[in-house]
Amino acid sequence: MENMKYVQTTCPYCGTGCTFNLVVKDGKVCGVQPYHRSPVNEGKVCPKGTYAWEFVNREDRLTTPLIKKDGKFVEATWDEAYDLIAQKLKSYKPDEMAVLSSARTSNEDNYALMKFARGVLKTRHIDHCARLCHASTVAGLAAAFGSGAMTNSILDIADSKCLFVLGSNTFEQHPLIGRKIVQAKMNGAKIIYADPRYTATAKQADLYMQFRSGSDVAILNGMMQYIIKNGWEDKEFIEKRTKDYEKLKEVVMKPEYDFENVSKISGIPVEQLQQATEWFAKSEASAILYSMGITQHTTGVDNVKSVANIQLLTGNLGKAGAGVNALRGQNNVQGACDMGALPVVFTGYQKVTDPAAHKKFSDAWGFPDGICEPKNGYEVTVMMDVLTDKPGELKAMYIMGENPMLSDPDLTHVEHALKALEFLVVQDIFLTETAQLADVVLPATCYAEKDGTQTSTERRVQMWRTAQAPPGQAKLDWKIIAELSAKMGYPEQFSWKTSEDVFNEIAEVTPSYHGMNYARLNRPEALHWPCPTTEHPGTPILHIGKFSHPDGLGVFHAIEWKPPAEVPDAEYPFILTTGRCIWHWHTGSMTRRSKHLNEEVQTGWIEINPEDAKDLNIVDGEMVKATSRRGTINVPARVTKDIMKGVMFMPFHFAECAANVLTNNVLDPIAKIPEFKACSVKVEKIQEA
Ligand SMILES: Nc1nc2c(c(=O)[nH]1)N[C@H]1C(S)=C(S)[C@@H](COP(=O)(O)OP(=O)(O)OC[C@H]3O[C@@H](n4cnc5c(=O)[nH]c(N)nc54)[C@H](O)[C@@H]3O)O[C@H]1N2
Ligand SMILES: Nc1nc2c(c(=O)[nH]1)N[C@H]1C(S)=C(S)[C@@H](COP(=O)(O)OP(=O)(O)OC[C@H]3O[C@@H](n4cnc5c(=O)[nH]c(N)nc54)[C@H](O)[C@@H]3O)O[C@H]1N2
Ligand code: SF4
Ligand SMILES: [Mo]
Repeated sequence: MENMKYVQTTCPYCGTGCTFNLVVKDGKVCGVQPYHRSPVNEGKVCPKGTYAWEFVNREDRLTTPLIKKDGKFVEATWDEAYDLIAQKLKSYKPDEMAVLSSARTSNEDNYALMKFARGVLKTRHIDHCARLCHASTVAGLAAAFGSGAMTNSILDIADSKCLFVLGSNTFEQHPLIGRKIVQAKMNGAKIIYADPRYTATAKQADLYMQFRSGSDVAILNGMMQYIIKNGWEDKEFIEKRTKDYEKLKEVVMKPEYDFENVSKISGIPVEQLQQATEWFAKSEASAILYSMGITQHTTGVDNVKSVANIQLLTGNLGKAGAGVNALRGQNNVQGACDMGALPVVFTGYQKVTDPAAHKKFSDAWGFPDGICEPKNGYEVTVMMDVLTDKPGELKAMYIMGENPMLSDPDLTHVEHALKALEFLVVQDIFLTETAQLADVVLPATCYAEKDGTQTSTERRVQMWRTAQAPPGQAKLDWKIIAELSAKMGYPEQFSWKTSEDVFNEIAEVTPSYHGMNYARLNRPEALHWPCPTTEHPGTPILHIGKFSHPDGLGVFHAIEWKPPAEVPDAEYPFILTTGRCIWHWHTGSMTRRSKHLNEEVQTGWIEINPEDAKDLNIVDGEMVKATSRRGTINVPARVTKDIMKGVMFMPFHFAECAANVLTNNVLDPIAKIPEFKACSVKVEKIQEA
């Protein structure tokens, strides 16, 4: 048919990075069809991929710039919006402004915003939602291995002989990685799964261990003690490729970490811990897959270092079927980090405080009046605290593709913070909870309307391809930033004509992307970074032969278990943990606008163990009141034996019963990630009036 075409592109949801075809009819996307040649998903997609076209042409997409006048949004032209933003932002000092970038948009968009922040605004304060997600991984793995990314590839998971899935509900949150777990199992691998909830992933496991949120370090230390006691450690690997083993040993051999005690802390029976450890230590290649259950704690970095420890101890690094596989969440969270949308680095993790890197970017960009100071900036969680606790220090914020009014911890606090701003710009595809608070809203294009690249969890850099025209006057994210920068006096620094021009500049200044270009990426398998030269084949597995530290060694860290910041007491007797479900994406801005996904699950819930429900006199489906030290919400109860007694779970997708009203904005001291996975709550029956 003449008026129909297929456009091959990559999924805008999770970090797995599946490829599919968008079906375009009469110039509008209207379906998703398989694209079989991607080695990642081989034509398969999960429900979010299947319906990834449905939100694109929703009638409530943002189509024109909006300026708030007397508390109401009024449509404006691009020139009016740019003039207002330029005039306002020019009135602030650099460090009075902060920028939030986006793991949802392309590398090109993130690079442009990073350059805008550091070059045009000259502020140090840029961050994005990786802070809420894998900040602990970036810090923890950099300390252990010298590099903070997933060590092995997705395809490699199928070759593992033993998979230990810890704090990742892979089958719901990375379904096409879940498929690799099934393949590994069919190849004879043992699957061990530990989670406070009996999830869809638990159903696939050979051994499921249910435990209390916040006990991961105790479990891992216990496993390491049992390995050492049985002589199952990889002595040769420890000797040749690691350092500080004695320090680790001193801690993990303490009596606190024998299985009797670990069982008391975690709630896992001793025999299960023994079985899991034996399978794990004795297999030829054992991999750990982890995600938010590990990272979103005040001990997030400790948890990640413990995961690295057990893989160093058993020699499960730098080889096929093994590794520390931190499953990155958003479609392009790896890329947003790679592009330097973080308060401490330029692209490719080149440190802002390193005089050589600072000079390199100053020279390459050529801003006549220089760039930001060579100092680290604020993390997003810290920005919110500064806004409430140090009035007047931060005055303006520019947010591209993030919705902190639903995704950040302690929403009452976030609302106070954002309302304390003098000037807020939000660039999104929908009028989100955060956009409602803005002074200016800018309409952006979504994935289906742009060429660009995104970097998946396995460091694979893949293309988005334009399938349809943007709605109304919506523009490419990088283009908006470039046009605004031109208005602010820097046309030459943003003179790109195409997304490819932006990418070529990225490759020029970023060693790990240096050998990439659109022509090389434009093939089914794309390329994994590091890819330093145009002849280099890319790097699917990291740390073969040596780690990324200057001495090439992996570093053990001695980690003691610490409980979460808030533990249950008489007033707030339950642990609340939060997360996701397969049908919805974060703040629901896209999935709740997707007909089929929304029909599956229309609102939130709180999971309660039947024994707890009985004590509270609550039945399945009834509306209950949940309260933490931060706030109260009403939410339907889901009474299920799938959750451990004493623990409750809520998805955070739903504004009408927002889990983040309850969560605790207390941070890991290094990664500054909040403790989304454990706070204390009480739950009550709602008394009828
Ligand atoms: N459908 C869907 N898929 C998604 C997303 C989405 O919103 N929807 N978001 C994407 C993003 S950005 C991310 S970061 C990933 C997140 O992917 P996951 O981390 O897999 O998802 P979560 O539901 O946040 O948490 C995973 C599991 O951690 C368990 N858990 C709770 N407390 C603890 C604990 O103390 N220790 C351990 N070990 N586990 C615990 C929870 O019960 C939960 O099953 O998913 C990505 N994929
Ligand atoms: N309680 C609790 N809270 C959590 C978590 C948890 O486990 N528990 N997990 C945390 C984690 S891991 C994450 S990653 C964060 C996610 O937090 P956010 O990133 O704030 O959540 P999203 O809903 O993905 O918001 C992305 C926004 O980008 C917009 N968008 C999509 N595509 C584009 C585009 O191409 N251009 C532009 N300009 N905008 C676009 C969407 O409409 C949406 O408003 O949430 C965190 N919050
Ligand atoms: S697994 Fe992730 S990348 Fe693949 S289709 Fe589902 S949401 Fe998209
Ligand atoms: Mo995430």
